[in-house]
Amino acid sequence: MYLSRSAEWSALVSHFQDSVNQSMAELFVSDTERAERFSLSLKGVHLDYSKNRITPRTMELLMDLVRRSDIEKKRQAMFEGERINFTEARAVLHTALRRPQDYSMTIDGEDVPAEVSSVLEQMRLFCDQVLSGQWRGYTGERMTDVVNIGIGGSDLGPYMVTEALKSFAHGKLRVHFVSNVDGSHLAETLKGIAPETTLFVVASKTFTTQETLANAMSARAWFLAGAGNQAHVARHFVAVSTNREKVEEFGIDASNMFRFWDWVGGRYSLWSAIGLSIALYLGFDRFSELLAGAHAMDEHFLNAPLEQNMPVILALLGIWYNNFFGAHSQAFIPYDQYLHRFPAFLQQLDMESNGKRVDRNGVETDYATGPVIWGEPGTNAQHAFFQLLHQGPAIIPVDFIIPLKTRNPAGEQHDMLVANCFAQSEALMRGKSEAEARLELEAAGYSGDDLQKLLPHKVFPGNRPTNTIVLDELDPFTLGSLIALYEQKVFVQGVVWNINSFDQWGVELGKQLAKAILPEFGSVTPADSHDASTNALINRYRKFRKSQKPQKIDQLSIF
Ligand code: G6Q
Repeated sequence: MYLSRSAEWSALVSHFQDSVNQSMAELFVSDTERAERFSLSLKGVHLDYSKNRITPRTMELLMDLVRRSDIEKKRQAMFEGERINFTEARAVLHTALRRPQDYSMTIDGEDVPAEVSSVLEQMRLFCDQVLSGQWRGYTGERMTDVVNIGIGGSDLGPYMVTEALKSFAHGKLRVHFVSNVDGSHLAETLKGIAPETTLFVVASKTFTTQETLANAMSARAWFLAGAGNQAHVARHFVAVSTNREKVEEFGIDASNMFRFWDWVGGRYSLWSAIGLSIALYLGFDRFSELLAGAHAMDEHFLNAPLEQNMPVILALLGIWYNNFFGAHSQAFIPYDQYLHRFPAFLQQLDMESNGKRVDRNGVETDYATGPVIWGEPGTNAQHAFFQLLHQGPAIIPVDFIIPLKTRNPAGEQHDMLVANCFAQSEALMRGKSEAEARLELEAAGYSGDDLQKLLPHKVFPGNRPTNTIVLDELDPFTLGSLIALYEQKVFVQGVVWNINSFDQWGVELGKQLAKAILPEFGSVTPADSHDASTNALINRYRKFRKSQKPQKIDQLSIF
């Protein structure tokens, strides 16, 4: 039965119609157990989902919906290595990367736990060598800087994690991330570092990605301009990839390659050797704690009853707003400056996984498959776009994330941060009624027409849903759990929506299109094979290029 015509879906449509005007503030008054009823804790991660437009009945109906999708069987299939990414005939086993290697599983004749543990060991040894100073650059100096060159899944995860856990770094290495094919990204990064003390980690699952190879080639040219000798490349360039042939073709020795496997999706790969820059920056033990935190969440996801299962609950709440309230976007607001890249990471995780309009049977869906994800850290966000959350016409559900403990006590500042976070979720829920706004205006001396004119602008509708995720502390373990929580949430939503969350044909299209236009810039004949707009844009750039004097390589800004 097609999802939106199922009895479970219809029951939710009716329930939505019956309860759409229900006020959360009143539900809190009528049910004194509400906060406790709709809260859940797991090893340093506490989820309060009581400020949602739900009752116990809503949750029952949402649970019926997830059960109809056979979630338990599909969850098992993922963890057991079935090829659930059927458009690419691949297993989806990022969970194996963080699972203690005391089980057996083979994929394509490969022993999964043995493979994982051998690469982890290779990473551990390499980190030890670099950090102990055993691994040195071509002048005999220790490494001081690591530059990760990668994009998308080979960048967003490691970059987000190294930023989030900056205060845990051992301080022996700086880490930098270069992703954009815009040469300015590399040029600005190279300005502050020296070839003799820099280690480049070229991170690319396929090792065919245009941006990454272009940046890696420019980085190698910059390096050779300093080092002078091709033989020195081996001490300064390592690769993380599934594609040994391409790595060797690029000129990186296979002994300097950290492998992973096609059953690790790009946006799920920070747990693999793609996390090498994390391990180098924090030390391998911290990286292991990150994996352990994610594994703890995986175990919870696998074993907790659906009614007390954090990823399942978050997934269903998302579906409730996206499909029944018609909420087209969702904001993620970490009240922690270290998590400033977390919303960007979630954007890829969620939108690349579930941004699909065709279900597993190839049929176009008549329901939404996920909102637009966005966000910025609080309190900055409050001074920027919170206006829209409080008084805009649309409902935009928010996930707040806040650690109880700060890494940087400074007077009352952490108390202020926490107070702001809690106050925002309270205000979004309560709003300000017309009567309250009137009283405030009267107290400020307004009356008559003046008061009447201002009144509608001072009213806040409230009843706006939020989740609050309270971390004991933002440390490697809880960060691992938090990331896995959202990964599994996205998985559950994909299962309910009956889509393949693990392919990304839209990304592949972008890769092909850019490759098609590039050669036309140097062509002698004007472009005419595209639409008129694209032809004109190409020809405008061709003309500009012709007007420029060709630059010699040593005149480029990165040298
Ligand atoms: C992630 C996507 C995409 C990918 C990048 C980089 O799930 O597939 O973001 O990670 O396009 O790809 P490579 O790692 O192959 O360079």
